[in-house]
Amino acid sequence: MSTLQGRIALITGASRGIGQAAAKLLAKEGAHVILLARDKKGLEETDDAIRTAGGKATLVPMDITDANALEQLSVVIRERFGKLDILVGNAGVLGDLTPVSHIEPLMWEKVFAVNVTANLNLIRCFDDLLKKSDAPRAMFVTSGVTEGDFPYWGAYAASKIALEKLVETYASENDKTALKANLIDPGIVDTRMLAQAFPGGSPHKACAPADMAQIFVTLASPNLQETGKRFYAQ
Ligand code: NJP
Repeated sequence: MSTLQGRIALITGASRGIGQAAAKLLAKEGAHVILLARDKKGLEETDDAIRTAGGKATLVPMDITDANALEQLSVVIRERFGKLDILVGNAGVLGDLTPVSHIEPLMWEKVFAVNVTANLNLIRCFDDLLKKSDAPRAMFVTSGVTEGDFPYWGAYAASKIALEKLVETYASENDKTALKANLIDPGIVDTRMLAQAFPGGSPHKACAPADMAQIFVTLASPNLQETGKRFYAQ
């Protein structure tokens, strides 16, 4: 039997890249996947691939920085499913790569809105629905840039460090509950974000999203024991 049969999963940033690959794999394992992103066409592509493979998906075209819309989504998921088993906070933006002294406040705010505040709102809006699951699993995608000093990556790196502390704290607050919350460091992956970071081509070897997505299934498993940890997808 598929390992995630009957599980309900919400995946942000599911219109392409890593989120799309994660959604396909979670659906293949039997989860009903709720796909969130702004690009309707991208969501439909993810949905087509999932349905062709015999899986089930619900599409949510939404800007994740819209806190009211997220709140409404939690109401709809409660009415329709009564619980949430798996929360994948994957949506992210790079912002501009620029010296810290040149960071534009508006760009900084946008990066933090998507990479940090939206994930806080996900936790805020879905914590009680996760607690309705017998084995709630939350996972958030961070970055290798938090483990070193990378000139010009200040806004993005600071946002991912903030996300990491938020998730580690959430995990520690739940160490006596069934909820497990973990971080995924994806490594270097061939996506639109990588192309944006390296317009002339990445100097690093990148893997395809499908080749690193198994970690999402591992961290969604009802058998998972670990919480508050960083997992390397590659
Ligand atoms: O990037 P990309 P990745 N509301 O640009 C969505 C991290 N990471 O797959 O709204 C809702 O292909 C966007 O959807 P759309 C990275 O930081 C990557 O590489 O339709 N959704 C799309 O589905 C991020 O956390 C690498 O435009 C919003 C998705 O986010 C995660 O991996 C290395 C949104 C971005 O897809 C996935 O990134 C690393 C919004 N306002 C960490 N804004 C790597 N690729 O090498 C964006 O260390 N999205």
